[in-house]
Amino acid sequence: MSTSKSQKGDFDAVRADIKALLKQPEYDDGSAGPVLVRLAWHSSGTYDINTDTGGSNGAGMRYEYEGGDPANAGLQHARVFLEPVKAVHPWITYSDLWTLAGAVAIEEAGGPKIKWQGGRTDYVDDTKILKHKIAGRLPDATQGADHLRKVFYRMGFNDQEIVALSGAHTLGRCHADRSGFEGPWVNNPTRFSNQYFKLLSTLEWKPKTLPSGVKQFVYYDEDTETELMMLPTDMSLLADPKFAVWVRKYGADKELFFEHFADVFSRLMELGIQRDANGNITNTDNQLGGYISAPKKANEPGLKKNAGDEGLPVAEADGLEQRNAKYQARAKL
Ligand code: FMI
Repeated sequence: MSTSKSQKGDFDAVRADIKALLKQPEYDDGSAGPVLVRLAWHSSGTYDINTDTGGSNGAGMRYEYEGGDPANAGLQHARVFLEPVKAVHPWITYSDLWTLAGAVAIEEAGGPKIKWQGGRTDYVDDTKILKHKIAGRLPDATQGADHLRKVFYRMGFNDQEIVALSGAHTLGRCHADRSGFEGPWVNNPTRFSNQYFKLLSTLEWKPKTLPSGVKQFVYYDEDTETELMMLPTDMSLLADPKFAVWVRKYGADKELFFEHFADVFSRLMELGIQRDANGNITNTDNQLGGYISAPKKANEPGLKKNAGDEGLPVAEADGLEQRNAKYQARAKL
């Protein structure tokens, strides 16, 4: 991690410091990358094309309403990993930092180059996420193909793109204390590849009920003595004939998967973002507030208890109140 502060807009300096934090020997499989990719996706996947609400502008997960959505359980680890980067480059918005970190993590794991543009702004209060009911918009892994279509079509994606995006499950793992599911999809979960599709389409996956009652699919790999897993939604990609075509194509052709994945992931990061011909973001949040980088949030993952307030949880975005008041006053002018 560099010690010098960068100039506003020097995204290469931020990239370098994100790269430097990816190796985390004590965490999961030794990398912060997978959970950073998930943070980037969950911050963008709230988009609704019909109402043009949600998406990667705002970094709404700093507020309890969105951050506390059960779908986002565990993502505080990703946000905390990025705090030292925010400290060294305080000018960057969280919404840019989170999406850039996802792109860098994919590239550094051996994945394709992801096109990424900056300029997102951070909400200065939670008005928009409350008004547009942003929580509850992410997909549910216990469901099937119909549900995936409903949620991803709402973001504006098609069947091929749903399958390509799901290929990100070649990275990382499930955690019983976050989603309820447990284990990695592949043997080498810190390396980006098309292994997820290969394994999904060639191995014999058996249903397994975890002690908690959660149902997933597993395959015991004798060579590495590792139990691999698939979510019910992953299995639905294979069971649905239209999805299955792409599962097999991507399993057989890594280049094709990389090309399609890079394209769809960079569009995922742009959901809810409008740009002019020069690439400058024109969302009204930005016009009113400029490139607002939110103040630093708590260092501790999750909520902390505050002794003075009857044990009420303190949101990660605590401390924004004064700034919110100023913004509200300016917005009314
Ligand atoms: Fe996935 N995911 N994902 N995922 N995801 C993870 C982990 C995980 C679902 C469910 C799900 C996408 C889509 C979808 C990604 C990347 C992406 C977990 C385990 C679950 C249950 C969470 C945990 O920690 O227990 C679906 C089925 C429902 C939301 C779904 O549609 C997409 C589009 C992407 C990015 C392109 C990654 C990298 C991980 C690993 C996270 C980690 O902490 O290791």
